[in-house]
Amino acid sequence: MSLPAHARLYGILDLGYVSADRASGLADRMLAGGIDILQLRAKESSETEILALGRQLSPRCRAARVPFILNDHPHLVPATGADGVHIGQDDGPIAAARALAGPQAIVGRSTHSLAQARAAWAEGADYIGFGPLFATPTKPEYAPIGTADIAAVFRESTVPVFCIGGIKRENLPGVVAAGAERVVVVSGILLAGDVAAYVADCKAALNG
Ligand code: TZP
Ligand code: MG
Repeated sequence: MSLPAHARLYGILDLGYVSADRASGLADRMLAGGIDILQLRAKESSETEILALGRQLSPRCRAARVPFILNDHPHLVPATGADGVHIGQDDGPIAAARALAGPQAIVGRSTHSLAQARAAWAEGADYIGFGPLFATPTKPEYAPIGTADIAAVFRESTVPVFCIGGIKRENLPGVVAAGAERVVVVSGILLAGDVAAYVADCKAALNG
């Protein structure tokens, strides 16, 4: 499945917040709320665990016609049935990830500055993450980059841009006002009391 042009809200099932046994249930709530893309991010898990979880999640996403992305592990994309892979600045060339993930796979890249964003789309990334906009416990080692470059990155980019980092339902209107058309929300969604309603509210803020 390719990245739908209408995709605006990207959710990440980060096992730093959610135990593996809750992942499928939470994915179902995110899909029910209308999440547009779903990623599995399991930094501490073994490949065996990621394979098992990926195989649970990919048919759910497929049924909802939502792309399912693995964080890291491009070689596990075919075996999990994922639609693509997300890699960071230190994870090697886009082409190398694509060679492992398969010719149809979506390959996304994290970027932390306008210069890195320009390099990623020039290199052939199918989409980019751009952030962290704000300080976030989900990625504590990264300095926030703020909102000043959002308008420029959305204006210039040749691929979809997803702003990320510290974005919540509460501050989403401000992020949209700064020029963001697409965002990733991680802890806000995963820690919500009503995950489906939270996702639906974020979608409304992005589409409104
Ligand atoms: N990359 C940049 S910030 C971030 C990642 C994975 C974490 C975003 O998480 P949250 O909880 O939405 O701030
Ligand atoms: Mg990585």
